Amino acid sequence: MRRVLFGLLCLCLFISVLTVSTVEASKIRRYKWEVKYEYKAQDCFKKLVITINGKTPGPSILAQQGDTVIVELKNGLLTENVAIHWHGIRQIGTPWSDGTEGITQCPITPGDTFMYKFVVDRAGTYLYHAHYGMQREAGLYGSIRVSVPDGVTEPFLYDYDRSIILNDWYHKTPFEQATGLSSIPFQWVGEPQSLLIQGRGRFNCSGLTYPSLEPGVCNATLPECSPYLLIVIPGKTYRLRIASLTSLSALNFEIEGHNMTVVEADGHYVEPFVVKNLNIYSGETYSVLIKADQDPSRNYWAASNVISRKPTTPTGLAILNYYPNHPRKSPPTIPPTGPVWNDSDYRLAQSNATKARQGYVHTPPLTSDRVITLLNTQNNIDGYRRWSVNNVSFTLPHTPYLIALKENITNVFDQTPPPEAYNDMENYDIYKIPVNPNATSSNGLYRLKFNSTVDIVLQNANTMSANNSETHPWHLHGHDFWVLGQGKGKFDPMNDPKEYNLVNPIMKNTVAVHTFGWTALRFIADNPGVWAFHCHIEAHFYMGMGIVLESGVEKIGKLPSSIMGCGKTKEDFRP
Ligand SMILES: *[C@@H]1O[C@H](CO)[C@@H](O)[C@H](O)[C@H]1NC(C)=O
Ligand SMILES: *[C@@H]1O[C@H](CO)[C@@H](O)[C@H](O)[C@H]1NC(C)=O
Ligand SMILES: *[C@@H]1O[C@H](CO)[C@@H](O)[C@H](O)[C@H]1NC(C)=O
Ligand SMILES: *[C@@H]1O[C@H](CO)[C@@H](O)[C@H](O)[C@H]1NC(C)=O
Ligand SMILES: *[C@@H]1O[C@H](CO)[C@@H](O)[C@H](O)[C@H]1NC(C)=O
Ligand SMILES: *[C@@H]1O[C@H](CO)[C@@H](O)[C@H](O)[C@H]1NC(C)=O
Ligand SMILES: *[C@@H]1O[C@H](CO)[C@@H](O)[C@H](O)[C@H]1NC(C)=O
Ligand SMILES: *[C@@H]1O[C@H](CO)[C@@H](O)[C@H](O)[C@H]1NC(C)=O
Ligand SMILES: *[C@@H]1O[C@H](CO)[C@@H](O)[C@H](O)[C@H]1NC(C)=O
Ligand SMILES: *[C@@H]1O[C@H](CO)[C@@H](O)[C@H](O)[C@H]1NC(C)=O
Ligand SMILES: [Cu+2]
Repeated sequence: MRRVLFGLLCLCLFISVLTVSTVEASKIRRYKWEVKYEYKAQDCFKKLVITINGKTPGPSILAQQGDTVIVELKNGLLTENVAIHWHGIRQIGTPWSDGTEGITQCPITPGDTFMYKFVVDRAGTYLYHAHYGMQREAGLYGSIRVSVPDGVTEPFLYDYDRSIILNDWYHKTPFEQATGLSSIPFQWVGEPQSLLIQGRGRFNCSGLTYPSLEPGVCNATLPECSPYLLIVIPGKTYRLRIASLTSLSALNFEIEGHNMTVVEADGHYVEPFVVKNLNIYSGETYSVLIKADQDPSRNYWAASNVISRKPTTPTGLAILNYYPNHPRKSPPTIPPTGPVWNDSDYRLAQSNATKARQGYVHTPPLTSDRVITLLNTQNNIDGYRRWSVNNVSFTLPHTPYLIALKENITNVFDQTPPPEAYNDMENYDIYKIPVNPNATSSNGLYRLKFNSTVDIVLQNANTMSANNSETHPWHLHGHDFWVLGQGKGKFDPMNDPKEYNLVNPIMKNTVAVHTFGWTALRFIADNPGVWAFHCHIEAHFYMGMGIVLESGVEKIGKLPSSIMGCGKTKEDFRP
């Protein structure tokens, strides 16, 4: 019965889409996607990848500010669930379309079709990707490009617009990786095998041993792993929308001989600054302008290199092809190897240089109502290796929070709110291995007063290895935040807030917390829903590095029944 109704509803919607689109073509963008496993060789090595309509990266969503995007997603994975998150889209009024399995919806089961529907309310560069288990790294991702409304001009000029997603690439499946991470003894995922630029990379097949040597497994001459071509016309200016969806790696991107002017970050205009090398962390997007003003008789390398972790993965390469040179003509130079991997001062300086563009500044509230300090640590729980914030390692509940809270389903997650700060903050030594690395796990959530201003201070510390700290890119769902400050060492709650940038801080949805450093951010909890805030490193979130924030759920209308059907929502929900 429900299926019939759903079918009718679809039909009506479909008809209304047709009607609307003939009148006003720019209002509804409708996509029909099928998610499937296929054998592909993104880096010349054949493995199982998840495609959308046969492609990875999947189809790009192109829309205009104010449009409604409808994605009808069919799960064709046969034996595996799926959910897709629309990264950077705040989902104002549609918190159930955020695509976070366990938080805003039940997983989409094999054979089912789920409809995501949301408004893209701000121009800019965004992403989409799987948000179920560690599925993102199997290739289920793509870009969202939202253009400015008619009659609005952007504060910079360019001739052409290109989207490039950077990624790292593993030959093991998400299942193999997840199993290793949740086993005793612990098995880390290791460094990636390749770096991809717009879905293409190059693994060195000649280093392989049996059984990967079998004919057809690794083939360096396959067209699908030839480098991505960025074709440019001499004299023209290009807007490159560069995004990172790495599972693990922090990256540095550069184009030989060409400076880049940074003009946008996570959908906000940046006060322009020029870089030769762009540092980019998983979940971030940047627009840079480049001018094809170099010797047009040759091609140039575009390169991505691992930073922040000692690199063992070869440089990812694409070709900047000056028209009409032969696209396959290799540049006559050695590919760039990027900056020194462990120069954290340089990375901090670039993060700190990113400010809101004059004329486009949204001023933050000068004070906040609540400060939550989150210490990132590596831990053990019952012998399992985990990551925690404030000694609490996050686990997803079986019944999504949004449904539990709206439908009054009790006892499906931990009712104790997680800590506002870590124990003994004054004396904690962030440069030492934790004295007692044991933590606890919980799926409790932070409840924020609706419309209140919240500060979050993220603090990095030493891991369980001597003299080691990692970079963690934290991503907030449902909101943008102001980046008020970033620094080295331990955050000083007395003095560091005095240095906050309250004049022109950039707003973002993802920000890096640098090694042995801190990052302070502020946001207004004005979007009713239940929202994840987590490290965007796939393995880290899987290992518990995240929290969940609720605010204003009482303001949310009736939830669509399509998000239900798992955990307690199965028996308790009656439409
Ligand atoms: C590929 O691996 C082989 C064998 O390990 C090595 O001799 C060769 O130099 C490598 N090629 C590249 C381009 O790194
Ligand atoms: C490698 O790929 C090329 C190009 O598609 C093809 O001609 C060749 O037969 C392949 N080699 C093997 C061993 O599969
Ligand atoms: C890139 O910028 C640097 C520093 O501003 C400058 O010295 C250099 O000449 C520029 N290179 C090109 C190719 O414009
Ligand atoms: C960076 O790493 C190299 C080894 O790869 C080491 O020699 C050097 O001292 C490190 N520099 C810093 C600033 O930690
Ligand atoms: C940590 O927990 C384990 C049990 O999982 C226990 O054996 C060990 O003694 C604890 N370590 C400390 C320092 O308390
Ligand atoms: C859940 O509880 C609230 C407060 O008691 C009530 O207003 C609301 O109607 C209940 N919702 C459902 C679906 O029962
Ligand atoms: C975490 O909990 C353990 C006890 O289980 C405690 O010894 C340790 O100090 C705590 N660490 C932090 C950062 O709160
Ligand atoms: C949110 O707070 C702002 C500033 O305090 C206020 O102007 C606004 O009316 C509030 N909005 C709601 C929906 O409460
Ligand atoms: C860690 O760094 C400290 C000082 O920075 C040094 O004394 C110590 O030897 C280092 N330990 C290791 C294992 O490298
Ligand atoms: C960040 O930039 C501001 C100037 O915009 C400067 O005052 C501050 O010292 C910088 N902080 C760091 C950590 O580089
Ligand atoms: Cu992390």
